[in-house]
Amino acid sequence: MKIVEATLRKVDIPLRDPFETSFLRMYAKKTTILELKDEDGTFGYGEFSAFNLPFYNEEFRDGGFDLLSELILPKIVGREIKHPDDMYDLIKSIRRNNMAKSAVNCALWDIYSKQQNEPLAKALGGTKSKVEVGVSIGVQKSPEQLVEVVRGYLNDGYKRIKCKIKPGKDYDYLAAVRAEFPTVQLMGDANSAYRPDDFELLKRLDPLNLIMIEQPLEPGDLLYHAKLQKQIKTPICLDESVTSLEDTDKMIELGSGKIINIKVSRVGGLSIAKKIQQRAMENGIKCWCGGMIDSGVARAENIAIATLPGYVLANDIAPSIRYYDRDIITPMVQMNRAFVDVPEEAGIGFDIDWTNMNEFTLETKKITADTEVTV
Ligand code: OSB
Ligand code: MG
Repeated sequence: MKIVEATLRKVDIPLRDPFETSFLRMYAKKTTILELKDEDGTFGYGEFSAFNLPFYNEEFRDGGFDLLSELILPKIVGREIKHPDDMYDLIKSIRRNNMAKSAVNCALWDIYSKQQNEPLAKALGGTKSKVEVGVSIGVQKSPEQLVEVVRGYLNDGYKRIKCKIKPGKDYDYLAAVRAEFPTVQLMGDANSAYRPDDFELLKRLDPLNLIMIEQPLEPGDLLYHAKLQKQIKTPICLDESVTSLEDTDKMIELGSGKIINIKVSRVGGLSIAKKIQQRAMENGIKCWCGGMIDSGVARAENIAIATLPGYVLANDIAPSIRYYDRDIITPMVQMNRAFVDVPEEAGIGFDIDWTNMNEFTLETKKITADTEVTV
């Protein structure tokens, strides 16, 4: 592949309902879409999934947009890249910023698989024709309200229910759902809202038979996650804490959890997600694919990676309509019982809906081989 042009678009996609995590309430997915064009005219798409503010991790939209346009993309455009895995060498001087790197890696995989005339899932080594999905539910006003929201999603066909929790909105909320739905696959996601002082509180969740608790402690705290896992029976799933293959190895060695929510963006792209699920599988760690309230572009890439054999649990890849009335891909992602079908077309397998994309775009920037690296 030789990329001749890159286009970045800041895109605000309105959410049907606000989504509340332990750190913020969101009304729109304020995202960034990257388009790469190869010298043969093939287009590939990737998404820079960071939010507009650095709450989930250190990345945020304006920072990543500048980093991509001023530093990363000028090092990619105009270079011969044989395989998407090879791009990391070209930008190895840039620390972390995995979500920015992931946008480039995903767009390269899209082009690469289109050139091989294969669905992205197949190019990645995937083996499934459909992937299981669950729903992630934001913090609600009361336990009773959460129970009604859960009932609605169960009626829609979801089988795995994830509820956002935070101190003060945890045990009562999950216990109310468990009392109403005794056998549903239920889990809580804390987005790092607890501290080692809160162990007693987290131990109280054990009798609720949660399938896992996601990221209870701070991202860097693999040590206390290991201590906590020894004291609770609920499996710990790491999200924010695992940003690389090296983190995966440390988690395994320390015993910091039993499950990984692999977000393609958080780990720096499909190439790295693929390695992490392999390493996890070899070590008895179960994986599933997480989401960032992604637009259809990242959602399509999530569907593809979740076809790999290490992804053995329901994924946060709900259909487009769970989030948006209008997505920027066509067709929108659809649910088929508790699954999403894997497209059979080459590449990500969806087309851009240019009407919606153009309407939702706030700003566009093009990078060509003549664009100078200014820093
Ligand atoms: O931790 O998984 C998370 C949404 C925003 C920020 C962090 C997270 C989430 C989700 C939503 O849980 C997952 C989805 O895209 O459905
Ligand atoms: Mg999470």
